[in-house]
Amino acid sequence: MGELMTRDVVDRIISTVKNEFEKLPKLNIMLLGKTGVGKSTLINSIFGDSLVRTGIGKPVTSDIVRVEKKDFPLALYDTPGLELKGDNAFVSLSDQVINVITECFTDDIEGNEIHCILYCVNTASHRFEPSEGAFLKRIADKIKGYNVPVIIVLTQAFSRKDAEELKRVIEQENLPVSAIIPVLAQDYPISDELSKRAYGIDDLAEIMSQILPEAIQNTFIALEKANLNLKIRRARAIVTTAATGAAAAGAIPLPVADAAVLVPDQIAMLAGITAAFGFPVDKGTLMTVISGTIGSAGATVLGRTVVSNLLKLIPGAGSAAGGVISGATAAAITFALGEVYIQILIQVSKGEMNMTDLSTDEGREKISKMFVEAIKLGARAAKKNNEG
Ligand SMILES: Nc1nc2c(ncn2[C@@H]2O[C@H](COP(=O)(O)OP(=O)(O)OP(=O)(O)O)[C@@H](O)[C@H]2O)c(=O)[nH]1
Ligand SMILES: [Mg+2]
Repeated sequence: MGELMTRDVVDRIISTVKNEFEKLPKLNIMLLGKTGVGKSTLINSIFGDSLVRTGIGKPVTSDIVRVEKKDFPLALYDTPGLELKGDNAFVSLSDQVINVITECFTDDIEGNEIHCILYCVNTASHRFEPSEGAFLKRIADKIKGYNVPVIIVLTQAFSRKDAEELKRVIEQENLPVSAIIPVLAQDYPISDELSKRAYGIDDLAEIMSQILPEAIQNTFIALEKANLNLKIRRARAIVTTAATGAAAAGAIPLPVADAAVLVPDQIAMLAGITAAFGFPVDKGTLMTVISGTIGSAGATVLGRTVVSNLLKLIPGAGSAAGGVISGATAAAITFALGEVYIQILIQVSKGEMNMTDLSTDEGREKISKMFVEAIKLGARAAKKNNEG
């Protein structure tokens, strides 16, 4: 029976996550820079390697191609194979960029707007030409009204020293850009045994998440694969909101021993966290993770842990009379549920925990301990909220 109920919860979470994904507005990014600087490599390392390889490109202007993939809320305006030699090439490209951006802001089709421009410069070239600065200034001047942030990405920055130097040179030009970020998107082999480890993609993702409009941040956080902290932060914000809501909603039924008693707000919370982690909405995997978190087969870890520890962990929880618990207790339990789920997703994302670990006795024991700790934390937070 418990098994079935867990499955029912998983089904509800999956359909909620699917809905969330379908609701996500499309993120539109423009990618500029000379051929071979590493634009495709950069995008692959931010969003996973499938987009550039499997996406379908449609020419928008002579040099700009829009790449999209089915059921993936990202449109990439790419400029592949551009030699960009001399001033004329830059003027021609800037005209195209200005046209495309102006059109997407004025065509009345909602969600077409370009959200940010990544301008890539190869660090190893040691050069930032005057025509590149003029190009960025011209674009910025013509699209001022649309507030499209520009980030200069110093690609293939195997030498941090070179990157810092190039960054200083570009900074002196006082360009209208939000940031200049050195990145090595992929490990760079130095010899047979040695390679320079990739770096900087997480910083780039952090900056992007800060400059993107609020409405598009959930999309970016769900899609990006470069910075786990962004996902964790978003997921914790979802948990805080849900716990506050649970406290405000007041009494909820005591989760006696079954996942089936998860209230809709808790299901929505788990779905929101799943979406932030961009977890593959693969039923088998999700089933394992969720049953690992809330338990299965009629004896949920959450239920048992809560019941056996409630009085010890949450002073005043003795008022759980008549199968109903107080708002503060509900908040602590909701907090613990979300926090443990986040911790499991973190460990799975980092490869520190795998699917089989979740269903062993040892795994269950570990999760049970995580719940105890999380409930204590949640109770403390709820108490603080009450006092403050
Ligand atoms: N090791 C390493 N190689 C890189 C990196 N970035 C780019 N490369 C290599 O540089 C070459 C060109 O990279 P791409 O990402 O295809 O460059 P692009 O800007 O998309 O080129 P076009 O699409 O032709 O305009 C490839 O062989 C990449 O493997 C990096 O961060 N590390
Ligand atoms: Mg490319």
